[in-house]
Amino acid sequence: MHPLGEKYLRKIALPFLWCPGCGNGTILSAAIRAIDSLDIRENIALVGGIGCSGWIPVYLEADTLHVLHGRAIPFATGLKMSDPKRKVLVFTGDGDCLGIGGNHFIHGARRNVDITVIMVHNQIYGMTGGQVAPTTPNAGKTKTSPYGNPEHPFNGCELAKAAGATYVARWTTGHPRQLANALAEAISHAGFSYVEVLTQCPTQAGRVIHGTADPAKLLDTIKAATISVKAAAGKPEEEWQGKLLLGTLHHDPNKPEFASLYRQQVIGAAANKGW
Ligand SMILES: Cc1ncc(C[n+]2csc(CCOP(=O)(O)OP(=O)(O)O)c2C)c(N)n1
Ligand code: SF4
Ligand SMILES: [Mg+2]
Repeated sequence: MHPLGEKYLRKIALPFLWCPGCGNGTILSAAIRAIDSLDIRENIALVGGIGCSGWIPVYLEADTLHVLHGRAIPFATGLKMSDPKRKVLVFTGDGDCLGIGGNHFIHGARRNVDITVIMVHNQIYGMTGGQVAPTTPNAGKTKTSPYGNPEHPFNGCELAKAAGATYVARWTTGHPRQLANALAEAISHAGFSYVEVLTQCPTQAGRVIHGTADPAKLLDTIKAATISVKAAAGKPEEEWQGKLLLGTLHHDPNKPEFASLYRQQVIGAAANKGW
């Protein structure tokens, strides 16, 4: 086993429940690299939602919560409020975060609570058998949109930024080093950070939307639908319209953070009362 796997994997939970070729292992590995580079293992708490992606923290030997579908952000918020020195990381799927948990997502971002949300964008509800998700492309065929998805997908990064998130980045599982660096940056940022990861789900999204379960082909498809912010900056917008931007898309270090602001209020109120 790789030394980082030896150091960080929760051996008792192995083997992974994921299908062969699933991107969740790459995301776990990037998270481990980020945590190791910051040397914060003793100071983290991991929160997983429900879905294949919600299992990522189960495999990492650290303080972990595996919580109700769509409720990872409120659990993480409560944790941060009660233990503000912790670095709190949320692993959530596109259904978990933007579907059932959409309301919690926008309010977490609005409050600018200091948590890092890692949103696993696999275009589908993987764990439950391939239902349409809020990120399924328009016209994409799924088990619940057999004639093509009549809806339009959310752009999670635009939504996060508009709702008030202060660090927003997007990468793919085809960019493991950039992803690990973005996760380290997001964890170091004091505020609501959102890292979206475009990833392959060979078993559901692959077979039903893209007609292939080959992870390499799926990664090529994902990459072809993206462009880096740097590359886009040098081109007229018509040339890259419709593609998803990769890189750091937003960073505002100045907006006050919720947990520390709230704590200051409590201390101020207590002092006023002479407590
Ligand atoms: C309240 C509630 N509703 C529905 C479910 C069933 N359910 C479990 S996982 C899931 C979808 C997960 O999709 P996503 O969040 O995209 O995660 P993925 O499996 O794709 O990583 C659903 C609907 C549930 N567990 N709890
Ligand atoms: S169903 Fe998709 S997301 Fe879930 S483990 Fe299998 S490949 Fe991964
Ligand atoms: Mg999903």
